[in-house]
Amino acid sequence: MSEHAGRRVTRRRFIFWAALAGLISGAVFLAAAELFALLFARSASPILAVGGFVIDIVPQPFKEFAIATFGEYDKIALLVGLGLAVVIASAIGGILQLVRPPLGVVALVIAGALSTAAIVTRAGVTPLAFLPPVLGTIAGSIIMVLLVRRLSAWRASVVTGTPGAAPGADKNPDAGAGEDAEASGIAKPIARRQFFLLAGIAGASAVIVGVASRAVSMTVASVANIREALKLPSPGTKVTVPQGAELDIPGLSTLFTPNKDFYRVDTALTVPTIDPETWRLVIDGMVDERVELSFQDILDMGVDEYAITLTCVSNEVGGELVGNAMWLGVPLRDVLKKAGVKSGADMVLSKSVDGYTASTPLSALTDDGLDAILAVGMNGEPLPLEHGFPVRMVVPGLYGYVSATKWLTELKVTTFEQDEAYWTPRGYSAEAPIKFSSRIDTPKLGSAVDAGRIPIAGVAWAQSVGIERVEVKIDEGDWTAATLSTPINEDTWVQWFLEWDATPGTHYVAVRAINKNGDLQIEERAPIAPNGSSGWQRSLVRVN
Ligand SMILES: Nc1nc2c(c(=O)[nH]1)N[C@H]1C(S)=C(S)[C@@H](COP(=O)(O)O)O[C@H]1N2
Ligand SMILES: [Mo]
Repeated sequence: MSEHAGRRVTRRRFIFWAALAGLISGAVFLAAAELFALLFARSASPILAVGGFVIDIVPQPFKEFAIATFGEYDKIALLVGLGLAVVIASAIGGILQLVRPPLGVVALVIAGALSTAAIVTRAGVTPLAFLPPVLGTIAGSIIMVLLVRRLSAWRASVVTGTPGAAPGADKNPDAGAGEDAEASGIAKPIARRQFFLLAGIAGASAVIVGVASRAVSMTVASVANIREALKLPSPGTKVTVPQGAELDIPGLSTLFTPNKDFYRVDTALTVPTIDPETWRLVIDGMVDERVELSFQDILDMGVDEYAITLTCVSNEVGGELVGNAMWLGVPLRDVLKKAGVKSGADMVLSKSVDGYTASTPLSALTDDGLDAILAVGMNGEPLPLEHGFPVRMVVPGLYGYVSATKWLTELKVTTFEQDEAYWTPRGYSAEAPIKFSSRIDTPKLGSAVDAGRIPIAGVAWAQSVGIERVEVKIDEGDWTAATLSTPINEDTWVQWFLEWDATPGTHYVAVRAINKNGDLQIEERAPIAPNGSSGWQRSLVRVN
């Protein structure tokens, strides 16, 4: 082989590897974008957004041609076409980066900017939708720079025998021609290995992460559609919301917390997606008979409405981790009856599909006077995916972490001695009744208001007991009884308000509640661990 021919072969081979480097960078770009789309903004998949964009801009005759040619496969044909375009473009990008750096990265950034534009201009995007394509572009660019740098080092070592030799070195006329001439050096194998190592890791990760992220996104979308189409039966008995249950005061929490505003607390990194068709609830442990129930079995029991206020143990005094909802569900005591609870049991360990567990005292679930339920609906719709779709527990009077298991899959009847729930070895009590409390919603903490007659208003809750009285104290004045809204029941919060003649200056407003047992809300401050915060809220208000 002539020196010239050898050099040409070598060059052609490096062009090929540069194209591969480009392909891998493109794959990393798409995979990273898919992963971040899954985490931050489901609708922000670059390929799908660009596909949608193409559909939108393609002229009608071309669309008709596509439908005539590909029939019902026109969308697939479009995606395949797009995929081919991505393959060709990223191969060219890799080659550009090798022969005219940094043109490859420039091309990739342009492609990233275009797909970002396609994403953020689509209807119904979330504010974070720009993140996936931008982060994808960054990841793809980094991989392209690193891969092509290693490739250059390898090429340089082939020509000069030194890894990472100066770019001009391959023009050295004394250098060997082609790879064979340098087979004795060790620089070349190292440079080559480094290139293939990174190419292998990046390529394989891109494929795994990309395919897995897209697959999860698609299941989420399909379960979201199933939920959307689901029609829950109407309740057998409805909750009557009495006249005067809801006060009309600006800044005061609404009586029912809309689902989109309802606080969310869980350990799930991604929201579990469960098809109600395949969902099963297993009741086992200390029972007469292990029972398995389908979603339809639950509905067939006949669902009723329950108004219950949920509270998180992590709610600080004055905090937002509390919300009220109208649940649709069935009593847990009836569900447990189907399996038959054996004597000696004192706890039910509820399990979620994601492995989360909660320990609830058996009596809280079986007492006739308590409405502990399996919920399938929340505020007039199926449970939102984040709130436990298709079935969760709701138990009045107990903090969520010991009772309100979402994405429920098993009820194990057991004892506190035998079993331990998720939070128990993590610094929280095995049993945790809600410490009843009261909160000031308006005026907002640290806010400024105009002098004059204004309402001080908020909410107070003492689930399963009920609120008897709420008292407000301004500066060093006396505790004054606030006016309460008409309670729906003992399991929901009540609203309260007090008219106040606000005078200019700074004032302290404090609140405390008394429950229907006549107990005064705990004054002493306690942190959230191990069993919930306590203390009276006292906030500073500036009056102008
Ligand atoms: N599967 C599962 N269920 C869970 C949790 C969890 O981490 N995983 N957190 C619990 C806690 S601590 C609370 S306060 C409530 C919150 O319910 P929400 O997110 O619907 O408001 O869910 C409970 N159920
Ligand atoms: Mo919680």
